Amino acid sequence: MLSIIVPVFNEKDSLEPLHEEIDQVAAAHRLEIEVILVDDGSTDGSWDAIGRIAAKDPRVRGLRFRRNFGKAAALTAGFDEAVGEFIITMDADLQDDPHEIPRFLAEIDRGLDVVSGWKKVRHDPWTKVLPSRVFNWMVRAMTGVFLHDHNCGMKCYRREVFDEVRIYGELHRFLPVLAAARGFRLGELAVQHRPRRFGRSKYGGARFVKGFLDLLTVRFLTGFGQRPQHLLGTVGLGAFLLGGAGVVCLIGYWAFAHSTPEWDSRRLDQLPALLYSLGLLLFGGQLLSLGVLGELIVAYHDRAFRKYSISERTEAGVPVAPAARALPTDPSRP
Ligand SMILES: Nc1nc2c(ncn2[C@@H]2O[C@H](COP(=O)(O)OP(=O)(O)O)[C@@H](O)[C@H]2O)c(=O)[nH]1
Ligand SMILES: [Mg+2]
Repeated sequence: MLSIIVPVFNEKDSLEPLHEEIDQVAAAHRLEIEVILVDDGSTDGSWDAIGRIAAKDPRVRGLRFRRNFGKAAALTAGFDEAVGEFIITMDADLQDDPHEIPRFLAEIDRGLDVVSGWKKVRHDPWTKVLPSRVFNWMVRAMTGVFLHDHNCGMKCYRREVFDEVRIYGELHRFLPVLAAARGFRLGELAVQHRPRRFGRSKYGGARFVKGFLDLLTVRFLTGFGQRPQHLLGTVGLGAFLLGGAGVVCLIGYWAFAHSTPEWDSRRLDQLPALLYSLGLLLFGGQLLSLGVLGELIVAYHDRAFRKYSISERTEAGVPVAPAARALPTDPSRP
């Protein structure tokens, strides 16, 4: 079974056409699918549209967040909910073409674990395309993961990937990087990209800054995430040793030179060396202890902690609040 996960944030007009297209593709290729629409605090009536779709198609399920938690949280909720062996994520705004779905599955069939879309010909204003180019170049340079288009919303995964790779914040762009760091096999597929028909783009310039900070995080997580002390400790130890050497030199100077006529304990030109040495000692000690704290957090971190909160869901097409649900009877679906 294929699970199609669509994060939705104020896309009410796109949802029904999107569902129709997905339905056609599934019928034409005899795909067994489920569609999970995650409404991330939309204020434009997207949830009503999801309700209408779920009511007429039992393969569609809707989840509604209490407020906007971000795209990564919406995708994570979808991953948690999905039961398919394969998972496709795609944008809700009709810019991703559902007709690409069979091609993604064909790539996965070749033995890949993650297939990332590449909007080779983009239909977006240059103010989006140019920062995106720079961003992709930086990601390639810093992570060594060669994808043309890390930002593409359309990607396909084997479900095993999500047993191990968890995302939060806005790290959804880096799912392939995080998966590759764990040894999953990665591929890329050039896809059709279409201009936006309804609604507005949700992302502006702030995405670039956030994306860069997230890139640093990912670089750290994939490089040192399990061993923060390796990064902090290396710098800390260097500073500590340098500072220590400085203090030893000053002590030696004091011990052997203070009886000579040039030595005057009231002269202040010895002072900067002392300050630098002490500064380095303290800085190095701080970094080392931060590294120890970092290691503690990694060691005791609870990975199961939920990063979102669901207020409603559709059950057999009918929106219900989770509290109103009957207690689960099937032990495999807690
Ligand atoms: N869940 C969720 N989805 C979002 C959010 N912001 C954007 N999206 C979805 O991400 C997809 C791409 O967003 P879009 O604004 O088209 O970005 P662009 O294609 O880069 O201009 C769309 O399906 C949006 O509904 C958000 O805060 N939460
Ligand atoms: Mg878009």
